[in-house]
Amino acid sequence: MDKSIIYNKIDKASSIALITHVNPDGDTLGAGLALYYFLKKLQKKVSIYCDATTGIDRLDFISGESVISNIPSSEIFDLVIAVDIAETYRMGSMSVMFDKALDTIVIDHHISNPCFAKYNYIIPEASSTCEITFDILEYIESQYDKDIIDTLIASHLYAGLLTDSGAFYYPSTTADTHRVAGELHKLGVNTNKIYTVLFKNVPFNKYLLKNVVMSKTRLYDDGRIGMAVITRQDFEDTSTDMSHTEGLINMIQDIDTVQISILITQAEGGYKISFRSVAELDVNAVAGMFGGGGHKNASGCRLSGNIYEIMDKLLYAARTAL
Ligand SMILES: [Mn+2]
Repeated sequence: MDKSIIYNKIDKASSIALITHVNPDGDTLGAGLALYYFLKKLQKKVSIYCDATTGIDRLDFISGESVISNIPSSEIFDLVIAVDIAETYRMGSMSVMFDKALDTIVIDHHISNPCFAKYNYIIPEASSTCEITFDILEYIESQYDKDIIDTLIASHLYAGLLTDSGAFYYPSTTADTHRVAGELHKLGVNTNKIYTVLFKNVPFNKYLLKNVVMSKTRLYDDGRIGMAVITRQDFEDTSTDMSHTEGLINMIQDIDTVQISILITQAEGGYKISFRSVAELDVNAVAGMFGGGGHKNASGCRLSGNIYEIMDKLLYAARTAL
């Protein structure tokens, strides 16, 4: 699909809603907020939503304000744009707005995306939805023939780029990722500040949770698979919640012998499973065996049932990818 369709749809729409995903990360929030401020500058009636009670404010330090609503609107929007959303369930309760909208667009980089919107702009090679969103906004800007992308918009995109590329570390990082980062830098982004807030400001209780994960990590298959479980009790003991689990799986993946890591987190109604792998192994396929998905080297799924049976199943599935 061509970028011009997104421009045309935005140009014609008078009311637009942006939907970010549940368990929001820097990429979905960065892309959503960049679009939000961009559309505001185009004088559009725009609102942004996220079905979450925690983590919704993680990029608020950039603008100094909270503009994301966690209550769906009953309005019928001309256009709803879902960002960084690979499956409809990732919209949570916000899907009601998506289902009723006159037009829908999804902007995403998940290879597993089934193209659930009317218009699907999906670039699986992109490091992040923010990388894609920059190119879209630049195109729209060129159509209006004026400068729209300012430091505020650029900073949100940079935050998402940094989050999903693991600060330019993950194999998904390409020359395009660095090109976009360079363009955003030129727009005045305080790159040091964004890195510091996103990667360095670790609350002490997250360190306590990290400690739990490290001590509970077990290695299998000559250390090629690493796996740990975070239980509700672990959250209670460390005064943490789901929002503190981001990035924890990397500690397992960072172990020198580990090629595939699995982090199982007890969540409402079951378990949230995350997978990571070294560049050449595919864990998108592993997550796919359980109805999940994501990227080649970072994916996830949900399972419910007996934890020991779940661990056995996951181990068996991971072995098929080795
Ligand atoms: Mn993403």
